[in-house]
Amino acid sequence: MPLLHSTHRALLPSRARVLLNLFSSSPSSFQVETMVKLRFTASILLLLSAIANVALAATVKDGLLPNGNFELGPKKSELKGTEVIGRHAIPNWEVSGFVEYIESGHKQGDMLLVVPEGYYAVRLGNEASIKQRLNVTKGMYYSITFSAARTCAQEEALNVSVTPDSGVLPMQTMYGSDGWDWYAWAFQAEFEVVDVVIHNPGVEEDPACGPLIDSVAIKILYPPKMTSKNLLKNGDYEEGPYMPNTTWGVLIPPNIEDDHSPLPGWMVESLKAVKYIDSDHFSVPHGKRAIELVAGKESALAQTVRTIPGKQYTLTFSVGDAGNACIGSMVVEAFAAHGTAKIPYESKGTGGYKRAVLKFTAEATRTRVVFLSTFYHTRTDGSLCGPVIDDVTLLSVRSPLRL
Ligand SMILES: [Ca+2]
Ligand SMILES: [Ca+2]
Repeated sequence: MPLLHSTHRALLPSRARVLLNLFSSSPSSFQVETMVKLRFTASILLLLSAIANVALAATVKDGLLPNGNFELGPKKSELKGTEVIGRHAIPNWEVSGFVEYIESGHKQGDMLLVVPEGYYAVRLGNEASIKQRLNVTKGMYYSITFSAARTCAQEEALNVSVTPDSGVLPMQTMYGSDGWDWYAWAFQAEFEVVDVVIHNPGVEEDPACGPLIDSVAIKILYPPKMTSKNLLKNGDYEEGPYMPNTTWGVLIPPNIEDDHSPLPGWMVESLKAVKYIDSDHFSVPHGKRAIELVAGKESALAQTVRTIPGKQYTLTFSVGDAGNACIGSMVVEAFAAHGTAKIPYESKGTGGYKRAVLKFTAEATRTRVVFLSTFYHTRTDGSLCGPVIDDVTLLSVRSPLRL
């Protein structure tokens, strides 16, 4: 059904306008009658298309967006080579600018383009964007997850927006080994109907240079609260973005400029991302989700908590490895107030963890808790990896509810 709606919306009103234009010079009475009929038909079609527009914005469910994997493509007549002709040519999506519909195995020079999910993906050229309208719940938090790959050597960035929020996801660093990385971003819905837009702001010499996009998914985020058992929110990292069925996890990019984190409670600081991993594909110390610190000192995971100056606190956490063949001598550094802890961990790359503690005295009414990896680590295939942290608990030392 969405395919039909989209086609109607894209083609019929404009086709009716073209027909009307045929009669635009010195019309006979027959032609005037036809024009009136056509105009009537055109308005009915516009009305239908308005209804179709509403129907298109289906209420979102956790998981892939409608045609979020781009497996439904344009008709042959709506493609010029790989270039998508017509704003509504890709079912459920609206495109603008130089957007290409790429089939897996497509050759570009001597490079073979591979698609991470299914057989098709889109490529956003300079200033190109894809957009999908969604029915959401005003006030709720959502995360958007998608996969992206660079296709040229130039630095690339992607702009993700849901009015009035927007964020730039830098893509200079390739984290995985096959070129594809999954990224997460988050927004708070300020309207009942929103447009999710992924835009390539780049201006490259070659208009075909631009990132490939696939597997666009959404998930409602329930902002966790501080509890009597933990002064940190989401200390176990169980609340986070949609996790695709991939062995690569999802990158949580630095979100210095954004208000909303796809990893509720936590901020990724510095320049690079941390990776969100799940127990279906990785070794996770506790629960189903954890964080792999994949970018050494270039990325830090932080949370600010309310504290009482002069009071002593205990930060307890797990340090381990994801069981993903990331081997080496690792160190996780934890900071809070003037307290620091360096936790060494020997990773055989087969999974495992140990518990660690940082005791500190609060100096202010707010204390920033920060984790980072001292070293960079890579797997033999070249992908970035590192130590895992999970199950982080912060308690004041004299708390009666201390476990
Ligand atoms: Ca696909
Ligand atoms: Ca966990």
